[in-house]
Amino acid sequence: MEKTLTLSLVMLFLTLHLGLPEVRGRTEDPHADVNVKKRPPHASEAKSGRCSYTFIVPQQKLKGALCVSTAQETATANRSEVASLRVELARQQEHLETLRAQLEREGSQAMEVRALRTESNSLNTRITQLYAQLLHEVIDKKDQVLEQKRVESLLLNATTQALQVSSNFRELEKKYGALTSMITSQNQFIARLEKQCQCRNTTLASPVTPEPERLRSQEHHNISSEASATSNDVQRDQSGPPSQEDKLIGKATVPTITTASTPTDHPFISFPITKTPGPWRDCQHAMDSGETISGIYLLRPQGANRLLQAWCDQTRAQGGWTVIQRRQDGSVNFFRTWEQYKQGFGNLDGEYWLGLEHLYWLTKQIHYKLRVALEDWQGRQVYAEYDSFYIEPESDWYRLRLGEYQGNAGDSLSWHNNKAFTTLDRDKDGFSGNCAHFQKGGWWYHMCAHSNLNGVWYRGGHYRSRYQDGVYWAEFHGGSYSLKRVAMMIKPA
Ligand SMILES: [Ca+2]
Repeated sequence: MEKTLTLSLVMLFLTLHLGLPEVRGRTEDPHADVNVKKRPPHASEAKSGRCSYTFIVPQQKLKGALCVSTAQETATANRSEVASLRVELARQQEHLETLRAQLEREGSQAMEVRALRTESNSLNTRITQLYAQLLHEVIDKKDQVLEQKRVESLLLNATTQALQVSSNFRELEKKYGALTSMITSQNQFIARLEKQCQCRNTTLASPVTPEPERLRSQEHHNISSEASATSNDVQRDQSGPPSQEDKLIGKATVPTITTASTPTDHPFISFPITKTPGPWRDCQHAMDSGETISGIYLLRPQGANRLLQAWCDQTRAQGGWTVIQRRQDGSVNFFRTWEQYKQGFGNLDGEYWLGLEHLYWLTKQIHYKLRVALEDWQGRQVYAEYDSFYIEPESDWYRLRLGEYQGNAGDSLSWHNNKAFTTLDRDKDGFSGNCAHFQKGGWWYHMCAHSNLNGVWYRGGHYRSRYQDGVYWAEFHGGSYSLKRVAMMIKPA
């Protein structure tokens, strides 16, 4: 548009300067609607032969009509006007350019604003989401705090209980310590009395010789009776009155002592005292040598530099059985220390334990089998036999090695196979505590026992006790039935 306008002005200028007689009022641009009107000439103009034109141009942005005077002054004025117009045009163009640049700037700014607005919207959405999330988390946290408080309270309760249990445990431990020390002092007292008894017997009897004549019976001194009674009180079943049988008890010695005991007439095993040569390797050896009467025999296991005495059962199951343990009346306390289980204790003609060390040397000689004879309170007798039996040395805690079972009592010992021996003062069992404390006797405890022939001898069979501590064989009447008579014996297989 501006170009067209410029062109028109230039043409006008040229026309004026070149003195063209006429300018046709049409331009190339149809939009440039320029009307040129011919004015009738003046009389003076007609005289001088000159003509004048008035151009009327459409109103442009530039205000005012463009008048062209044919006069020289007018032409000069027009030129200056054109010049000013040009300046104005340039200014307008410049302004236009500025505006355009501004527009462009503003356009980009508008774009930026739009982008920012979009971003702001998305940020708002995100903030809303985050706020919702925060709210949720706050609620969760409140729940967690409540849960934590609950757990803390539980923990506090548990801690209080644990403290209480711990305090109870300490008290029990103290009581246990006191009881243990009492038992130890009692055992020491018993040992002292036994020693006094030995001295007394030695002075009363003729000098001891290693000959079999030592096996003759001797009357026991009051001290011996007293010692026995003391030891028996610890474990004797108090559930019933003492029988006549019990009153006869209390006149025996530990098996390794060279003095023999007065036999008592007993229905389970007859007690004749033998006067035999010896010592024998074991009861089978004595049997083979013609000693067919059951009684106390002097033995010396091969390879062992020690003499010992044992009860030989020469009648049961073809005879030749060396009795290593016997219970029959509760006259002997079996709740003993390691050393006592090692050396043996009790009365050879009554209840006794041969001693682990003797057992080790005996079973080391040749291949032995074990027979366990059991009798209940109704007089029913059963047995369990193991075709192989020996124990390891003390360095391996007299570990039990047992063969195959056969018999009619049921197998309640195989579970204890390969287990170390445990006593009150030496815990070698697989249980976290000491089985001997609960079962009140030494045994090859597992965790703890299917059989415990060294437990407490309870009268009458079924017994009431806090622990399963009777003389029991689980396969025969269960663990809460204390058997009347039991005996363990060995013989070469
Ligand atoms: Ca243990």
